[in-house]
Amino acid sequence: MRIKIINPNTTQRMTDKIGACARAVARPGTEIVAVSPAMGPASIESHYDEALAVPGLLQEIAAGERQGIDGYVIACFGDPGLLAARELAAGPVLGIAEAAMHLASMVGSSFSVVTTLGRTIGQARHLAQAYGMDRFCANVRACELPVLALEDPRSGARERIVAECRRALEEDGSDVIVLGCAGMADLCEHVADVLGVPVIDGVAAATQLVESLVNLRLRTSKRGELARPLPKAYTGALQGFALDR
Ligand code: 2AL
Repeated sequence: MRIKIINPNTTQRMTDKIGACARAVARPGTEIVAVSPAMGPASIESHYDEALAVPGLLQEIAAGERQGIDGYVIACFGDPGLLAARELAAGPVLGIAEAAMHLASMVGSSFSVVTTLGRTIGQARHLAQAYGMDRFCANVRACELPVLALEDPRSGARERIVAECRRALEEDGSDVIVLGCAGMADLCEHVADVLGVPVIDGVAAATQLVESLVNLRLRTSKRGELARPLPKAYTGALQGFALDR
Protein backbone atom coordinates (compact mmCIF):
# COMPACT_ATOMS: atom_id res chain seq x y z
CA MET A 1 0.00 0.00 0.00
CA ARG A 2 1.01 3.62 -0.45
CA ILE A 3 0.52 6.11 2.38
CA LYS A 4 1.07 9.80 1.81
CA ILE A 5 2.31 11.74 4.82
CA ILE A 6 1.69 15.44 4.32
CA ASN A 7 3.71 17.83 6.48
CA PRO A 8 1.51 20.89 5.95
CA ASN A 9 4.42 23.24 6.56
CA THR A 10 6.99 23.87 3.84
CA THR A 11 10.20 23.09 5.76
CA GLN A 12 11.71 20.24 3.74
CA ARG A 13 14.16 19.20 6.46
CA MET A 14 11.23 18.58 8.80
CA THR A 15 9.35 16.69 6.07
CA ASP A 16 12.37 14.41 5.54
CA LYS A 17 12.54 13.69 9.27
CA ILE A 18 8.80 12.96 9.45
CA GLY A 19 9.10 10.62 6.44
CA ALA A 20 11.99 8.74 8.07
CA CYS A 21 10.02 8.33 11.33
CA ALA A 22 6.99 7.01 9.41
CA ARG A 23 9.17 4.56 7.43
CA ALA A 24 10.72 3.30 10.66
CA VAL A 25 7.31 2.02 11.86
CA ALA A 26 5.63 1.12 8.57
CA ARG A 27 5.18 -2.55 7.70
CA PRO A 28 7.26 -4.13 4.94
CA GLY A 29 5.43 -3.53 1.69
CA THR A 30 4.09 -0.12 2.74
CA GLU A 31 5.48 2.75 0.70
CA ILE A 32 5.64 6.07 2.55
CA VAL A 33 5.44 9.17 0.35
CA ALA A 34 6.35 12.20 2.51
CA VAL A 35 5.66 15.65 1.07
CA SER A 36 5.28 19.32 1.88
CA PRO A 37 2.77 21.41 -0.06
CA ALA A 38 3.98 23.71 -2.85
CA MET A 39 2.63 26.71 -0.92
CA GLY A 40 2.19 27.50 2.73
CA PRO A 41 3.93 28.69 5.89
CA ALA A 42 7.41 27.48 6.94
CA SER A 43 5.95 26.37 10.27
CA ILE A 44 2.49 26.21 11.81
CA GLU A 45 2.16 27.83 15.24
CA SER A 46 -0.87 30.12 14.99
CA HIS A 47 -4.44 30.01 13.68
CA TYR A 48 -3.27 32.20 10.79
CA ASP A 49 -0.53 29.70 9.85
CA GLU A 50 -3.01 26.89 10.13
CA ALA A 51 -5.57 28.54 7.83
CA LEU A 52 -2.92 29.33 5.21
CA ALA A 53 -1.53 25.78 5.32
CA VAL A 54 -4.84 24.22 4.28
CA PRO A 55 -5.04 25.12 0.53
CA GLY A 56 -1.60 23.59 -0.18
CA LEU A 57 -2.51 20.57 1.91
CA LEU A 58 -5.73 20.05 -0.07
CA GLN A 59 -3.76 20.27 -3.33
CA GLU A 60 -1.63 17.37 -2.05
CA ILE A 61 -4.72 15.32 -1.20
CA ALA A 62 -6.18 15.98 -4.66
CA ALA A 63 -2.87 14.95 -6.27
CA GLY A 64 -2.79 11.84 -4.07
CA GLU A 65 -6.21 10.79 -5.37
CA ARG A 66 -4.86 10.99 -8.94
CA GLN A 67 -1.78 9.00 -7.84
CA GLY A 68 -3.85 6.15 -6.32
CA ILE A 69 -2.75 6.77 -2.71
CA ASP A 70 -4.40 4.37 -0.24
CA GLY A 71 -4.42 6.59 2.86
CA TYR A 72 -3.09 9.86 4.29
CA VAL A 73 -1.57 11.31 7.43
CA ILE A 74 -1.77 15.05 8.16
CA ALA A 75 1.48 15.53 10.07
CA CYS A 76 0.80 18.68 12.08
CA PHE A 77 -0.54 18.62 15.63
CA GLY A 78 -3.34 21.10 14.87
CA ASP A 79 -4.78 18.54 12.41
CA PRO A 80 -5.37 21.39 9.89
CA GLY A 81 -7.91 20.75 7.16
CA LEU A 82 -8.68 17.24 8.40
CA LEU A 83 -12.40 17.13 7.56
CA ALA A 84 -11.91 18.92 4.22
CA ALA A 85 -9.20 16.38 3.35
CA ARG A 86 -11.62 13.56 4.19
CA GLU A 87 -14.18 15.04 1.79
CA LEU A 88 -11.63 14.80 -1.04
CA ALA A 89 -10.10 11.42 -0.21
CA ALA A 90 -11.55 7.98 -0.88
CA GLY A 91 -9.23 6.28 1.62
CA PRO A 92 -8.70 7.08 5.30
CA VAL A 93 -7.17 10.40 6.40
CA LEU A 94 -5.88 10.76 9.97
CA GLY A 95 -4.46 13.72 11.84
CA ILE A 96 -1.55 13.15 14.19
CA ALA A 97 -3.26 14.77 17.20
CA GLU A 98 -6.32 12.63 16.64
CA ALA A 99 -4.25 9.43 16.33
CA ALA A 100 -1.97 10.19 19.27
CA MET A 101 -4.79 11.17 21.66
CA HIS A 102 -6.81 8.06 20.86
CA LEU A 103 -3.84 5.74 21.40
CA ALA A 104 -2.91 7.60 24.60
CA SER A 105 -6.41 6.93 25.96
CA MET A 106 -5.80 3.20 25.49
CA VAL A 107 -2.49 2.83 27.33
CA GLY A 108 -3.01 4.95 30.45
CA SER A 109 -5.59 6.73 32.56
CA SER A 110 -4.73 10.28 31.53
CA PHE A 111 -2.26 12.01 29.24
CA SER A 112 -0.43 15.33 29.07
CA VAL A 113 0.28 16.96 25.72
CA VAL A 114 3.70 18.65 25.55
CA THR A 115 3.79 21.10 22.67
CA THR A 116 5.88 23.93 21.22
CA LEU A 117 4.62 27.48 21.90
CA GLY A 118 2.08 28.34 24.56
CA ARG A 119 -0.12 30.01 21.95
CA THR A 120 -0.87 26.57 20.42
CA ILE A 121 -2.25 25.18 23.69
CA GLY A 122 -5.79 26.38 22.91
CA GLN A 123 -5.92 24.48 19.62
CA ALA A 124 -4.72 21.24 21.26
CA ARG A 125 -7.38 21.64 23.97
CA HIS A 126 -10.00 22.34 21.33
CA LEU A 127 -9.05 19.15 19.46
CA ALA A 128 -9.11 17.05 22.65
CA GLN A 129 -12.65 18.31 23.22
CA ALA A 130 -13.72 17.80 19.59
CA TYR A 131 -12.44 14.20 19.66
CA GLY A 132 -14.06 13.40 23.01
CA MET A 133 -10.58 13.00 24.45
CA ASP A 134 -10.80 15.79 27.04
CA ARG A 135 -11.86 13.16 29.58
CA PHE A 136 -8.34 11.69 29.25
CA CYS A 137 -6.39 14.91 28.70
CA ALA A 138 -4.99 16.02 32.08
CA ASN A 139 -3.18 19.06 30.66
CA VAL A 140 -1.62 20.68 27.60
CA ARG A 141 1.79 22.23 28.29
CA ALA A 142 4.29 24.16 26.19
CA CYS A 143 8.11 24.29 26.12
CA GLU A 144 7.99 27.78 24.53
CA LEU A 145 10.05 26.51 21.61
CA PRO A 146 9.18 27.75 18.11
CA VAL A 147 8.55 24.82 15.73
CA LEU A 148 11.68 25.49 13.69
CA ALA A 149 13.88 25.33 16.83
CA LEU A 150 13.20 21.59 16.64
CA GLU A 151 15.25 21.57 13.42
CA ASP A 152 18.21 23.33 15.07
CA PRO A 153 20.55 20.98 17.00
CA ARG A 154 21.87 23.96 19.04
CA SER A 155 18.45 24.98 20.35
CA GLY A 156 18.51 22.66 23.39
CA ALA A 157 15.06 21.44 22.34
CA ARG A 158 15.58 17.85 23.44
CA GLU A 159 16.49 18.80 27.01
CA ARG A 160 13.65 21.31 27.30
CA ILE A 161 11.11 18.79 26.05
CA VAL A 162 12.33 16.10 28.46
CA ALA A 163 12.18 18.61 31.36
CA GLU A 164 8.61 19.69 30.47
CA CYS A 165 7.49 16.06 30.12
CA ARG A 166 8.94 15.32 33.56
CA ARG A 167 7.05 18.28 35.07
CA ALA A 168 3.90 17.03 33.33
CA LEU A 169 4.11 13.65 35.03
CA GLU A 170 4.84 15.23 38.43
CA GLU A 171 2.34 18.10 38.34
CA ASP A 172 -0.53 16.83 36.15
CA GLY A 173 -0.77 13.33 37.61
CA SER A 174 -0.80 11.94 34.08
CA ASP A 175 0.74 8.58 33.14
CA VAL A 176 1.19 9.03 29.36
CA ILE A 177 2.87 11.79 27.33
CA VAL A 178 1.65 12.92 23.90
CA LEU A 179 4.25 14.86 21.91
CA GLY A 180 2.50 17.95 20.54
CA CYS A 181 4.38 18.56 17.29
CA ALA A 182 5.34 16.46 14.26
CA GLY A 183 8.85 17.89 14.56
CA MET A 184 9.25 15.97 17.84
CA ALA A 185 8.79 12.58 16.14
CA ASP A 186 12.49 11.70 16.29
CA LEU A 187 12.63 12.37 20.06
CA CYS A 188 9.92 9.90 21.07
CA GLU A 189 12.13 6.92 21.86
CA HIS A 190 14.59 9.02 23.88
CA VAL A 191 11.86 10.68 25.96
CA ALA A 192 10.21 7.30 26.63
CA ASP A 193 13.54 5.77 27.69
CA VAL A 194 14.31 8.64 30.06
CA LEU A 195 10.83 8.89 31.63
CA GLY A 196 9.78 5.23 31.69
CA VAL A 197 6.15 5.91 30.66
CA PRO A 198 4.40 5.53 27.29
CA VAL A 199 5.29 8.47 25.02
CA ILE A 200 3.25 8.83 21.86
CA ASP A 201 4.43 10.43 18.65
CA GLY A 202 1.45 11.13 16.40
CA VAL A 203 3.38 10.50 13.19
CA ALA A 204 4.09 6.86 14.15
CA ALA A 205 0.61 6.47 15.67
CA ALA A 206 -1.22 7.81 12.60
CA THR A 207 0.96 5.88 10.16
CA GLN A 208 0.19 2.55 11.82
CA LEU A 209 -3.51 3.39 12.26
CA VAL A 210 -3.85 4.29 8.58
CA GLU A 211 -2.12 1.02 7.67
CA SER A 212 -4.63 -0.85 9.86
CA LEU A 213 -7.63 0.94 8.34
CA VAL A 214 -6.41 0.21 4.79
CA ASN A 215 -5.82 -3.45 5.70
CA LEU A 216 -9.34 -3.63 7.14
CA ARG A 217 -10.64 -2.11 3.86
CA LEU A 218 -12.12 0.80 5.81
CA ARG A 219 -12.39 3.92 3.67
CA THR A 220 -13.85 7.36 4.35
CA SER A 221 -17.66 7.18 4.30
CA LYS A 222 -19.15 9.08 1.36
CA ARG A 223 -22.74 8.79 2.52
CA GLY A 224 -23.20 12.13 4.27
CA GLU A 225 -21.08 14.94 5.61
CA LEU A 226 -17.81 13.63 4.16
CA ALA A 227 -19.14 13.19 0.61
CA ARG A 228 -17.19 14.93 -2.17
CA PRO A 229 -17.92 18.69 -2.13
CA LEU A 230 -20.44 19.99 -4.68
CA PRO A 231 -18.98 21.47 -7.87
CA LYS A 232 -18.99 25.26 -8.02
CA ALA A 233 -16.83 28.19 -9.02
CA TYR A 234 -13.98 29.36 -6.80
CA THR A 235 -12.63 32.81 -7.60
CA GLY A 236 -9.34 34.69 -7.53
CA ALA A 237 -6.32 32.77 -6.28
CA LEU A 238 -8.64 29.84 -5.47
CA GLN A 239 -9.77 29.33 -9.10
CA GLY A 240 -7.75 26.12 -9.41
CA PHE A 241 -9.64 24.54 -6.49
CA ALA A 242 -12.88 24.03 -8.46
CA LEU A 243 -13.92 20.36 -8.49
CA ASP A 244 -15.46 18.84 -11.60
CA ARG A 245 -17.79 16.34 -9.95
C1 2AL B 1 3.06 21.96 14.60
C2 2AL B 1 3.40 20.77 13.89
O1 2AL B 1 3.16 19.63 14.26
N1 2AL B 1 4.00 21.20 12.74
C3 2AL B 1 4.04 22.55 12.74
O2 2AL B 1 4.54 23.25 11.84
N2 2AL B 1 3.46 23.00 13.89
N3 2AL B 1 2.40 21.92 15.81
C4 2AL B 1 2.68 22.69 16.91
N4 2AL B 1 1.91 22.51 17.99
O3 2AL B 1 3.59 23.50 16.90
